[in-house]
Amino acid sequence: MKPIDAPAGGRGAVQASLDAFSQQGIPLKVVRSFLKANKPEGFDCPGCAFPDRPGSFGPDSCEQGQKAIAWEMTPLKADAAFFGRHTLAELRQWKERDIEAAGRLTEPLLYNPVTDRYEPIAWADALQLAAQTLRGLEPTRVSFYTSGRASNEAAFLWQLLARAYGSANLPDSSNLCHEPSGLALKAQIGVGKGTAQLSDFEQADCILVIGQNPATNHPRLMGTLHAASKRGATVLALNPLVERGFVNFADPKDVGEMLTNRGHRVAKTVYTVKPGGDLAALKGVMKRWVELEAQGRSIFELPFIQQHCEGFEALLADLRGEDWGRIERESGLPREALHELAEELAQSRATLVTWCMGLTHHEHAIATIQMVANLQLLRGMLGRPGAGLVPVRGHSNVQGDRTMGCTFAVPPRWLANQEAEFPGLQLNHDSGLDALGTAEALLRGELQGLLSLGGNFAVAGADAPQVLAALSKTPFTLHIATKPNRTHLHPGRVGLLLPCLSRTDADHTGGLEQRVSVEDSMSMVHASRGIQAPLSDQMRSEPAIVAQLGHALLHDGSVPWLELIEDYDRIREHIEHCQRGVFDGFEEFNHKLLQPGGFWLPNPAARREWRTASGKAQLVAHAIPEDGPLARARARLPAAEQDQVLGLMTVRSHDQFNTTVYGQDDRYRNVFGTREVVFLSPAELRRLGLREGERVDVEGLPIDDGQTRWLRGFGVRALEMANGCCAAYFPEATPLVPTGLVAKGARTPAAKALAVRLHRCA
Ligand SMILES: Nc1nc2c(c(=O)[nH]1)N[C@H]1C(S)=C(S)[C@@H](COP(=O)(O)OP(=O)(O)OC[C@H]3O[C@@H](n4cnc5c(=O)[nH]c(N)nc54)[C@H](O)[C@@H]3O)O[C@H]1N2
Ligand SMILES: Nc1nc2c(c(=O)[nH]1)N[C@H]1C(S)=C(S)[C@@H](COP(=O)(O)OP(=O)(O)OC[C@H]3O[C@@H](n4cnc5c(=O)[nH]c(N)nc54)[C@H](O)[C@@H]3O)O[C@H]1N2
Ligand SMILES: [Mo]
Repeated sequence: MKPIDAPAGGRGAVQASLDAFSQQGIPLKVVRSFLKANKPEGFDCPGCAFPDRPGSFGPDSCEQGQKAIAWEMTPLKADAAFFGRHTLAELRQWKERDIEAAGRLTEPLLYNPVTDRYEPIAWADALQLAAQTLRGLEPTRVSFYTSGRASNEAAFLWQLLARAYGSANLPDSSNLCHEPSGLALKAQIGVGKGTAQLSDFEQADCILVIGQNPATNHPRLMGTLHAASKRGATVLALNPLVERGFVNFADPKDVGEMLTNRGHRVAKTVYTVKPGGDLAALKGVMKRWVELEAQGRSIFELPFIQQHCEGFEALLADLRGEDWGRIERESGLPREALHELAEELAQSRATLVTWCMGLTHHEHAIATIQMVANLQLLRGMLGRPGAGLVPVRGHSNVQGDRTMGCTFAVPPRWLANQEAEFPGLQLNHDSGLDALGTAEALLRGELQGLLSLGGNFAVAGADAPQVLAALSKTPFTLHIATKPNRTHLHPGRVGLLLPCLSRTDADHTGGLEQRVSVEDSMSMVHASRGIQAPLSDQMRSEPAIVAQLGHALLHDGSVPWLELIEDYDRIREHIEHCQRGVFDGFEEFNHKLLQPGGFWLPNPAARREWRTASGKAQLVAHAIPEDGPLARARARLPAAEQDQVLGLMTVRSHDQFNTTVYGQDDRYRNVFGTREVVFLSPAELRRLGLREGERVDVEGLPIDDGQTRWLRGFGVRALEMANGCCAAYFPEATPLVPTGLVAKGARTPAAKALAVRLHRCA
């Protein structure tokens, strides 16, 4: 076992990268992939969406990226022989990790209900069967899911296919992820994307990291924070968990730290807010500013506010009227801590705020994120070097998939442009189903088909066990995927599983060496070109599969599907034309894609241009919610039992990418060989009379729907964290997430706002 206090990053990270490859039996590929990942002539890392450093010398990849790459580059095959050996009933008993570890999908497969197996089918037959089946369904009852790894080119074709077929149901992984961020920012500053660039991290005085665990989920951001703190910037974290990376992180690129294996304290302070308590905490900070202003300090950037903002007076009045008792109670932070945070932020001349799922997976996510933007607007921290709003995206192209229109509601102009681009084309212009809407339609037995471009739809969403069962009763499922997963093990009455190339695979569709493009979390669009020879000549690229399906299904002749994939430059030309008046920056798309590092999609808010209804940025007041899920769950219990209720957040371990589980360890939280654990603070353990290592059943308390949900036999672990809450891993704890508990207005499952009780196992 590794030493318990080793820094996050450091030698451990290098060792883990090497292990990831040797586990797949491919040591020789390490060097090549390490040098090509996130490089202009190489491929975009299939991991997270944090931006690359195009001019940087040496590797620009991290331990987690290397794990994702090794996982894709495996020589193992989940081929017809594999599926011949196992029925789906048998595979459904396997753990998440073992299903995917079977290897890469290498040939098209069709489910045979008689043998309960996936069996080989020729490509031409698979495409014909898909087209014929789709023709027999009602398009408005078919959903086309996108997971955020699809390239821009694949995504563009995918949404074109769906809407041309007649379906506006385009759920995507963003619905489960940063949906609240996009909606909150769009309403407030006119654009639903972050406003800062990577260079801003070099100029910031203060970086506040909220609801995010970058050492695990965005290690390159962690490296950036480490560098910022070493040059003297103040890094602060707002998080119920004292994540190891904040307090002890060694950068694998820092020679001194590697030699000594000693880390550096990156975050000056971790404020251990209660889950869901950020809105109250941020209000506390701003209320303190109002108090300091009254004492004669000038903290608010009044000229900026006067010129650019609306709602200042109403926000001030709301902050003045707010009660410190409520702020402390609901944030879980003492007033002194919030005063201190307010002072840190008041002294900074350039502040960046980053956030991730700790904010979005809550009922009041939109209101909370709007508090983050208020915080920045009050001090004029938008459109200033070293300052801005940074929602850190998850999947490597989740932002690009949205830019390409893979979502259930798009601007009318985007649709009109496509119809003008392809004369004769008719698209469905409605708003369709999102991820939750698709799951609900499945549960009601109303969905007729689910097609997915990557992802693990059912396992990533709420009420996974019920949604999986419902999928099995659906007329049609079609998944385009690299590896098998649990969603695939619940095929519809017609169930196709189609193998695609991944980011790291060389793509020679049409005899050309093709490249695709992606957009990172900071709106940089750049090229990606795979390097490895595909494991099988039966694997096809995502754009090819989607275009061939379009060709088989749609006969109006408006879209020359097969011509488009002969050279992806053609797809990009259409994207360029269709983006006119929608997203700026795609002019001369193909040309700009050749630039090392790609190009930036300009963000109007970053130049203080507010595309809101009034043309001004909006300061918005929100009340602190006191009727949250915990309070509602408590209210259903007898008074004597109410103090047993804990808030549970589902989080990622250091050894997974979403539902893809690489291994059973989480070395930053000292967990080895298991994922079925519940974390509590030492004080909370004592209060509940539990001992570390004991097994408990986790009772997911009914919040609104009267249903109790259970996890059985989880091990209890102590961790430095806020009291009154606990944490468990996603996806193991996902059966606790109810379909009815969502971020208001965004419908993202509130996967970090669960109410539970722990019961010692007999
Ligand atoms: N290696 C790796 N990289 C990844 C992923 C992966 O699974 N593995 N997933 C990718 C994806 S799609 C995404 S969206 C991101 C996810 O990246 P993160 O958002 O960092 O992922 P989570 O593990 O869900 O962590 C949420 C963090 O929020 C904290 N938190 C929970 N509730 C609250 C709260 O109410 N308030 C505050 N302030 N904090 C809270 C938790 O303690 C935890 O530190 O990472 C991306 N990158
Ligand atoms: N309880 C709980 N639930 C959550 C979360 C949470 O924190 N807690 N987080 C949510 C978040 S932030 C997100 S983004 C979602 C993620 O939801 P999804 O995006 O649906 O899930 P992933 O686990 O990323 O999908 C993994 C699968 O994608 C396929 N795949 C991998 N690479 C490729 C590729 O290049 N092409 C294709 N076609 N397929 C590929 C493989 O088959 C693999 O099994 O989960 C959400 N669900
Ligand atoms: Mo995500």
